[in-house]
Amino acid sequence: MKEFFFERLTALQHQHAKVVQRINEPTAESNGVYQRYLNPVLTAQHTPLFWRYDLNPETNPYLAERFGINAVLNAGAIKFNGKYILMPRVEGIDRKSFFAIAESANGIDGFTFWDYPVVMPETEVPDTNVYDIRLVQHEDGWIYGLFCTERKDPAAKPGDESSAIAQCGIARTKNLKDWQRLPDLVTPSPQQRNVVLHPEFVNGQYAFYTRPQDSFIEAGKGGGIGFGLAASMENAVIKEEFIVDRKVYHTVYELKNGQGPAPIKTAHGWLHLAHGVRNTAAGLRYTLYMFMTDLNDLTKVIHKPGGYFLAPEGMERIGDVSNVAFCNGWVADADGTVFIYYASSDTRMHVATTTLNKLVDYVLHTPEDGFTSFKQVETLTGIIQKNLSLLVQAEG
Ligand code: M1P
Repeated sequence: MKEFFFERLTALQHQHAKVVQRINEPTAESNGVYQRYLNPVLTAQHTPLFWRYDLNPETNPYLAERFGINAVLNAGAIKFNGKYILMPRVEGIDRKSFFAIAESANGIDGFTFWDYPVVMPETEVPDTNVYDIRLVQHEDGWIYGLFCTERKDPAAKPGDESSAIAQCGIARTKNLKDWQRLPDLVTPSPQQRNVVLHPEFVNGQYAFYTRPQDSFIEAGKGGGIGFGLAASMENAVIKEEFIVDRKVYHTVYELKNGQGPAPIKTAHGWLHLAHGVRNTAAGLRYTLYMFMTDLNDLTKVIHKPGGYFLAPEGMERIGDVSNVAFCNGWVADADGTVFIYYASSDTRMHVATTTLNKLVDYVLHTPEDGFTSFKQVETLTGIIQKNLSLLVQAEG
């Protein structure tokens, strides 16, 4: 029996090492804005074997999995001590999720989980589930993690075991290991998800991107990416939310939208990556889109390309919640390289690489959404006319 155990253990270790050590290669094609890679950077198979198995042959003679991991998705990201750090939502087969840290030397492969998951302290009202953390190095010196905390709706009728309240949990750390939990964010909205801290003070206050919503799933009459200020993080209260980027009929953000990671500062403005959700006969479709806000007025959108920036492709389209691209983490290196970490279909994590220059070029020069088919044809005609006159000049 022991022979069987150790043979199986060797096979599992071999398979795990193959997944973690797999070199990632760029895909053959690129749209000129960013480069996708062939393999996901983090999956359930990346989680350590010593999380999933009891490795004692006496107590687990069949070497059976004892703690199943369903998915690794929606990771916050940060560069810390020279390493690319991902802090994903690790979802167990029991549906609850927790945070864990994985690091890589180059940001595109070799992501390895730290031995222990993150112990996220609770508030007085325990979270049932925590997920989708945004990591931000704030100019006050702390690294903040803002995440969704989900609890059963206390007003749910007897028998209703699915109504929930989502709010923004807040924690901070200096080393990504020891986390100090702060009270949840208070806003005028009954529910919040996709709340992100702006990295700089604004008028001496902490600035937040919010996503007011009427119910757990539906943004409802609210929605849009909001913005609000709070005087402190120890007791963060936003009294007023301004909508920066609204939902719009017949766009990729018609149903709801949400800020992705914290925006990146450029000479032209703050670069934002967000997700937009539209309805289809096959269910909701989540894609990523970009916009830029004014350096002096964070509530003012100054550039916004039409349509999506990145949509799930190929195998990315399939998973626990299919047809979803979601991003809550990116890293901008000092040399201008940007690593965009996105999850596909609520199942696994990928990377796309680009540069700040390319992203700024994309946001500044991609045509805006005209919101009608007529305007769309007008835009396309303009592009064709310019290109054809260039071709005629080249021929002549
Ligand atoms: O299933 C897709 C996403 O749905 C939610 O995002 P949003 O609040 O914008 O609809 C979240 O549960 C997110 O984790 C998930 O990826």
